[in-house]
Amino acid sequence: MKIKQVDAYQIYDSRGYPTVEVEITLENGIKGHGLVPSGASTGQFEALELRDNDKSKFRGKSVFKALSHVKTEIASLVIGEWVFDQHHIDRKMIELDGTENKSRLGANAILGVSMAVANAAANAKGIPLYEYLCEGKGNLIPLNEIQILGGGAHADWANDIQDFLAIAVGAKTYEETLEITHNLYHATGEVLKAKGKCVGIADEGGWWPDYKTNEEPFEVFLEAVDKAGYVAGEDVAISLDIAASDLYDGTHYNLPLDKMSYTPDEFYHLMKSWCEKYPIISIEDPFADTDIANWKRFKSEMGTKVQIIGDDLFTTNIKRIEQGIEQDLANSVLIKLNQIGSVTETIEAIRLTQKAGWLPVISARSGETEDAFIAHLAVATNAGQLKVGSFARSERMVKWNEIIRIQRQLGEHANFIGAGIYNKILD
Ligand code: 2PG
Ligand code: MG
Repeated sequence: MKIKQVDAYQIYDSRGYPTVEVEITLENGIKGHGLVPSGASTGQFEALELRDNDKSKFRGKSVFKALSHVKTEIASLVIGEWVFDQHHIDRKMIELDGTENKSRLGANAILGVSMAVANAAANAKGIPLYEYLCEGKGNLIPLNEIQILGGGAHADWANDIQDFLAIAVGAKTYEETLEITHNLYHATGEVLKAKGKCVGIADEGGWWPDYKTNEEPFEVFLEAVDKAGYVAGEDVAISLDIAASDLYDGTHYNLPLDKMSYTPDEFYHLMKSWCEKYPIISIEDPFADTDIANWKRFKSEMGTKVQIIGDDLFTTNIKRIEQGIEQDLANSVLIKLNQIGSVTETIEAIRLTQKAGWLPVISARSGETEDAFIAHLAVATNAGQLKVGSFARSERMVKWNEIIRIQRQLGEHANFIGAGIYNKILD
């Protein structure tokens, strides 16, 4: 069960941008693959995605340098290693890179290998990935957070708020969450079309609307919930990703759609008023990753009423999560494999979050592949929540569908507690 070969080649993500795929082959011929996703609204503290930045190749987006690092330095490091030594292999790659943010070899190079090693190991044991990761202790079917309306960097700033998501808080089963989301997603499309406000679909499959104000999406969402035959707040609640680092210029939060510029204090009150006015169960990055005072204040005033998720604030980085726990900045952490760049560190970040009594939300990126690794990761770690973008496009559906398969495989051991997960943090 030793690693015999490491290969890497360029594939293309859901935006058609080049990305890394790694293929690991074991001595017995068994293989494992690692397909690396890519963000658009990336946080400044993320591990570095190495791109060639050569305008003559794929408009600067090719990843040939990262591929070459996999095939040379990383391959000679990991060939001969025992495939089940994930921790050891990841640590060796981190050491070989030698930088804080994996900028020498590229987080996309290291993560591709790390994911391929995990997949090869599961294949070698002949068990599904969720069962291999975390020694088969995972059985919690995640509650899904599904994007209905896109915005921000994912829809060319059609509106200033990046993600308008639905959480089927009333669902008793995973299937029911999908049914509610299906009905709501299509009802929203009909509401938008009837108003002449639908432009198309955004990067993650949510509707790409044409709005005049940032409160319009709330009205559309609530109208669609009604049209779909549900009660807002009971059957389905709103979840927002403000991605506020993209709105903050160092002194003000700018919402061009509303022709408004807010001081941090004013923006604090806007975020709070939205949470009080609308049935919002979860809010991600309500403030910029540098606006620590607002995070602290929001947690102390709103921390038992809404899930407060740090994405750009923490970037799945253990040190940043530790600091956030110490300073009590949030009650939830968005977990993205490629923000930190290895499977081992990602699982450590999840464990640290859970140990603090906070909730991890396993998340895809806006640039995704046809891979379902994160569905397995969510179940393996009993994270309880999964955010994958919308209920359309196969790079999204592959993750939602994989949970259906995992649940079937788990059979009577599968556990779905739905919105019960929030009992850990909310009143
Ligand atoms: C986010 C993600 C997914 P991106 O901000 O949470 O919505 O977007 O991958 O572009 O960072
Ligand atoms: Mg985010």
